[in-house]
Amino acid sequence: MKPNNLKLNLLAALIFVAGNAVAQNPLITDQFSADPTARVFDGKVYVYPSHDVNCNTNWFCMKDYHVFSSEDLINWTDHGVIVSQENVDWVDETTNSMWAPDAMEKDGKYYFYFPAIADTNVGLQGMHIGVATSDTPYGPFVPEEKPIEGISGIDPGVFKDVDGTVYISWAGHGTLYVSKMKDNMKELDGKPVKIEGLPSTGLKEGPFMFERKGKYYFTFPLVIEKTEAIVYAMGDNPLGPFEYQGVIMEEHPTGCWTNHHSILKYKGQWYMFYHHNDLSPDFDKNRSIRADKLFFNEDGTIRKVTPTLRGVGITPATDHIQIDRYSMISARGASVAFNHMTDTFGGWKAQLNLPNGWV
Ligand code: FUB
Repeated sequence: MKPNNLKLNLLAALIFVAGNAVAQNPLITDQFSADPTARVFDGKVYVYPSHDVNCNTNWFCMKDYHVFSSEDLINWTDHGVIVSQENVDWVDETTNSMWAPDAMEKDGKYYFYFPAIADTNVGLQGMHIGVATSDTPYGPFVPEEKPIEGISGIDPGVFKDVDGTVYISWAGHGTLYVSKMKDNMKELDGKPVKIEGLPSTGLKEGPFMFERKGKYYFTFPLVIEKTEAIVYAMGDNPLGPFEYQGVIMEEHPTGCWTNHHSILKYKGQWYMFYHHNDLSPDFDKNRSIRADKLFFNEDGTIRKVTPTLRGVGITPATDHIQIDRYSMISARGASVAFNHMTDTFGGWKAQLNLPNGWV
């Protein structure tokens, strides 16, 4: 076969396979999803994202939460809606403000933490953080009648230390706070502490803490230049102070303004979950969750995570794959496009449009 015919056949094969494919990044392709907190419960990964919808406004529109689980990080089960703004007494259900959540297990119960705008009828104003309880990681979750007292802010990040003590951190008007939680997981145990040792400039939100080899990692989105990078600090105590270390993931080059992440170890490998507006390239308030591997240096510092379309997990060789979710692509001659420009949920195709393009 002549080289040119070979290339044409390969192009046809690429487009055909892409049409039957399973995506890897983003992880969820039948709805928008953002702000992923991933946890390992009962040997499975559960991801608690927020849920963007398009309400034809130019701002976030977030009415409820789903939870997704997976054992291989490729096939995800959607367990459906676990908490919705209509079912929480203290939330103003006209505000569509169910922002970044988190979840934690303690003594066999599961606690789901979520921010939302309070109904002024309950005597509160602005964003507060509520909690809902369940016997399983996937619900049904029963929300408390009132938000957690002492917190005014967004983006709960819950951390269970090796000794079982639970801490909650959050963002309040651009400042990051942390507090111990009582054993009931519904009340603060003491006054919130402002996290010390972080950069003094740049908007900060989305705190997420974890422990590794006796060190505490305090990670968060920070606006350094134009949009949010994911950065971190390290310390010896969950209440701080921390020492700033630098960037884990650079700002999205596409201009997606937010990023929001979580970090976990599963089956011996560390991962970072984060988001990008893959399914909505023209509107960055409709985001989609992704995962990529994360590695540490010998001294415990974190290597930068490179966002990929390839994502994580090992796809069986017999599965259809979406081959635009590549590991590498040539700088010229190959590109990726939606299968249908009018339906961004319809998957992608890889296009070889110049000689010597490759994926
Ligand atoms: O998803 C709404 C907000 O955008 C989150 O609460 C922030 O962390 C940012 O991702």
